[in-house]
Amino acid sequence: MSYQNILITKEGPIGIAQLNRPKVLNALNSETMIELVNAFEEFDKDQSVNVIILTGGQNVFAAGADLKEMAQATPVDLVLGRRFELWDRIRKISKPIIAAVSGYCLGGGNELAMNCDIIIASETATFGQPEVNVGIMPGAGGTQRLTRAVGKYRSMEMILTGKSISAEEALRIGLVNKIVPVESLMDEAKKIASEIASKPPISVRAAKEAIVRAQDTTLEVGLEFERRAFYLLFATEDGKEGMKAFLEKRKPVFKGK
Ligand code: DAK
Repeated sequence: MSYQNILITKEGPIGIAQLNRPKVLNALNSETMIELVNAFEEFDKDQSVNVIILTGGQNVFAAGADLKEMAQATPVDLVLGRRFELWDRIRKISKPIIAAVSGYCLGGGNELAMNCDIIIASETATFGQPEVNVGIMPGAGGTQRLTRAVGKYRSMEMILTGKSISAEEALRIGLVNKIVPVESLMDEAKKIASEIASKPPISVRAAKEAIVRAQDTTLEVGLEFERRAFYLLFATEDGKEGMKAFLEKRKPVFKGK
């Protein structure tokens, strides 16, 4: 598939998608979102890919939804445009997605990063939900995911003032996993991706699914879901191999089966 607004590369088991509209700070127009979701789904189907990295490059992650496109939109356009479905499709990607964030990560950009599973920030990254500044509010999960990530009070402050926070502050409140120098951002993301990619993919997939569930269900339902996923792993060859290798004091050889 060919893409106009994103760059796609593959490095071994890592699929990398880079937002590529630098002139408009990677503003997320519909075309970009469609391409991104298609690329994610391609990676999800590709058996040679185990982990996905999403980045915008060193200068900017994304400055939000494309305001040029949104300025004229009516509620009917939003309903008929089915843009929310694209975001739901990202939620259904079964492989882990690591966001490598540098520069502005605002509005829909921050919502996109929060749709990922791990967020690595560069020292220059700034995070914010500035939608109130332009007379709207977060609409792609910001009020829900930010609140789950950092709690009610910090979420209220960020969303109601529209002010951005530094990478340092984002780390302190639990919005990102770690901060690295700009020039090491992709290396660090790839290091974590490679580590995850070396694990049995069915375990990783099941664990991701269970953690995502933890965010949107009750403890009881989540525990039940975890238990069933856990049972399933006892039917995998990798599950048997992993435990056997431990007992035989050798390195496991996982086959993804
Ligand atoms: N949309 C379109 N163009 C943008 C943009 C954006 N969000 N952000 C920046 N640009 C463009 C600028 O217009 C400018 O283009 P030219 O004028 O050169 O043609 C170029 O990028 C460079 O921007 P600046 O000249 O403004 O650069 P500065 O360094 O001075 O300022 C800034 C950087 C990030 C502080 C500033 O650009 C800024 O405030 N940008 C807007 C940030 C913002 O308000 N973002 C939130 C947008 S609302 C939905 C899903 C998601 C959403 C909604 C619905 N559905 C599923 C339906 C999300 C909504 C949002 O994100």
